[in-house]
Amino acid sequence: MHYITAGESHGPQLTAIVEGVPAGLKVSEESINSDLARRQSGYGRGGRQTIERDTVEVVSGLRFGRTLGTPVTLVVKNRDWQNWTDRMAPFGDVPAGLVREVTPRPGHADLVGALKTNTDDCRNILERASARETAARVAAAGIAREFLAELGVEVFSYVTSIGSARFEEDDPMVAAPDYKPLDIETSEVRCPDAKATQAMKDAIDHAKAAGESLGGTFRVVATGLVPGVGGYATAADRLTSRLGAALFSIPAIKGVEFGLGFEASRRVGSQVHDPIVLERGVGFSRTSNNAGGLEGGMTSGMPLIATVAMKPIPTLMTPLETVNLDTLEVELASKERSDTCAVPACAVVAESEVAFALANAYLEKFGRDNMADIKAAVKSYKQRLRTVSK
Ligand code: EPS
Repeated sequence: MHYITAGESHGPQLTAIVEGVPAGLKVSEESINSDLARRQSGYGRGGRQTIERDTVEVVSGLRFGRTLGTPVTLVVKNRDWQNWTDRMAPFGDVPAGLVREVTPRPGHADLVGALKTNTDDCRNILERASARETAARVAAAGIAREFLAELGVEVFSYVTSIGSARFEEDDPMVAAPDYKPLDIETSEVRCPDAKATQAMKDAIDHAKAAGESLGGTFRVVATGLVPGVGGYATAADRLTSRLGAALFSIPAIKGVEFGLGFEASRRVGSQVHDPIVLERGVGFSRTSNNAGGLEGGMTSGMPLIATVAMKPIPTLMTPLETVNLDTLEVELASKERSDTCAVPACAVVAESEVAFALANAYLEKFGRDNMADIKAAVKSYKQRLRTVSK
């Protein structure tokens, strides 16, 4: 199940095509729209989100709410397009007086993209490099999420820090996080702790007042996984690398850890690896989850726990110095309207990427054609693992 997206941030629409979708999968418009709304929200978002009301339109691959096994095309319209029809027109001459973007923002794709594509207008780059594109990913991932949900797999996320404001939680590698979804989603920063939420909001307020932006960290958790999804035999099979690549494909992601992550490198082996136990009639399990649900490039059957770090958004209201591409003189970087902090939104995008990577690995293991056969294969596999005995 793979997706491709198309569309510029201020073009008419974002489009996603998902191919490799099994037939007979129930898809709910409401759940996709709810994920799109979650991606738009979060304390510290900018003016764009007051313009957009992201909702999905499905124009292929579904009939009466079920997939046909054909490519699914999903569209999210950009309401802001109405304000950009002249500057983003697909045809026609360059309008007189068009303001080109010639002061690339440090940390954004502006400069390197302009050099690479030989343009003197960074707008040609930033229109696509903008994280607006992630709305299409979230819409597309609705298919992967519904697929996983039918197989008992849920993916959620929560924010663990914004700037230096942290959520000091109990070690999720000892007891799996089981926060109430409502506590996460009603927090304006998608953090289940009220005190930490306030500290994070304060940090965002301070950053905004200073013309700064802020990054942060969040966890993505997947529960209900069976062991043995992914593979150890080839580099391409390894789910750890596939999940890592999926998460690093999100703009502004600078770090990904699974389970203990970097902390594992500081401990001795016996303090890292998770003892194996067998519960008769249930199957194999672990007494801890320092591996974060991945062993040997495969799911272990424990919850998948990824911790992800996002850098601050490069658009600054107190901009850094850059070089003007016309004059080649030092100048301050451009100030596009932007977010102070998009960490809560990014966590929703990360759920989407994790859902795609997991859905693909499930499809490889359990078949691809239709949901009835896939569900039967998962059921029989679970039965085999439950009844393991001498
Ligand atoms: C975004 C839409 C964009 C930005 C942001 C994410 O809207 P606009 O550029 O019209 O203000 O708010 O883009 C970036 C973070 C970026 O670096 O370009 C969205 O819908 O997520």
